[in-house]
Amino acid sequence: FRKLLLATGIAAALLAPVVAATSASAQEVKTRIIRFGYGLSESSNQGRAVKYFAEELSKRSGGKFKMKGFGDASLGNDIQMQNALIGGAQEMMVGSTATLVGIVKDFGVYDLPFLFNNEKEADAVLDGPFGEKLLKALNDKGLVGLVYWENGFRNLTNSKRPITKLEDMGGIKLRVMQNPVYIDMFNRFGANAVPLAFSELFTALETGTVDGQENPVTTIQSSKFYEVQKYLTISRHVYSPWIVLASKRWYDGLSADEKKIVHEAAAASREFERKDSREASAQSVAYLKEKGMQINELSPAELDRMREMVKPAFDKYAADGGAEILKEIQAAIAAARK
Ligand code: TK8
Repeated sequence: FRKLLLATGIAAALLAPVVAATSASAQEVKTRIIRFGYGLSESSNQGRAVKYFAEELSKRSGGKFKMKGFGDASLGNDIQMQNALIGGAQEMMVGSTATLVGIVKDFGVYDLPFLFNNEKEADAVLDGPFGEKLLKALNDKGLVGLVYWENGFRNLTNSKRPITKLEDMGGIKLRVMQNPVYIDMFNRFGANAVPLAFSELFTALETGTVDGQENPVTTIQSSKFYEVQKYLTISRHVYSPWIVLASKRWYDGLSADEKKIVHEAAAASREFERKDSREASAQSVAYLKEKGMQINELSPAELDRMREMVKPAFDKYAADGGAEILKEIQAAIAAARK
């Protein structure tokens, strides 16, 4: 009987290449259940892009890749999900690059204030060799960085007072992401930076545990922060990327064909997400105004003062081991500006 099994096995093995040659994709793509976690709501720009990504994966795999999105941090906050991916308990996620600093410290470089002037520069750096290099750095840590999505330029909200000049930030308890660059930046601005997971933010604002926070206008809209925040200051102090991650354990078990589907669908999702987020962002300010937020811009002179004030943050970042990566990103940005 064993011999027979062996013989059938050999026969199958001999046949396999022939079958594979005639219908490679059908042979190399298995049914896969993919749990994809994210922090924002289903109706957010993040939620829409997750849905699009799921559809692309399904289309490109002939319906075999069944990706289910879990929004509102229902699988955990960014850091918890990263660990679930590393352990192999979850397949994919999207989150902020800022929360990856515990795994690859160099990701903190994106968080330095006023680095990018516009989205075009950000796209060029993120999608170019610099961004690619940081994605690759995740491979040793149990993660696969697929693509960057846009979270966007971050703006300040608070419940205390309009912020029209630097001094207005004084003493404001401001929630920041769990990242040393943010903590340093806002303490320099005179605020009292409180690191907190995004999933705890709405309640913290509602109960007054913190007075304010900073996020792109799309998030201020989709997370309904206008219900608990009166003042919005368009400061654009940091361009914040999101990053789509896969579990390396899971990814390593995929066939070459399956990996190709994952990468192609991810690339398509990036194009969709950026376009969609930019369109949504253009509508958000009017929406937030209608919801009763008092909105102001910062004058160019005030922005210059802020830039001046946080300059030492760059020196501190360099001194803390970031000198090399900082030089590299500045060179990449300079190249993008040409
Ligand atoms: C969502 C977060 C969010 C980020 C933050 O999980 O934490 O403020 O901007 O988008 O990644």
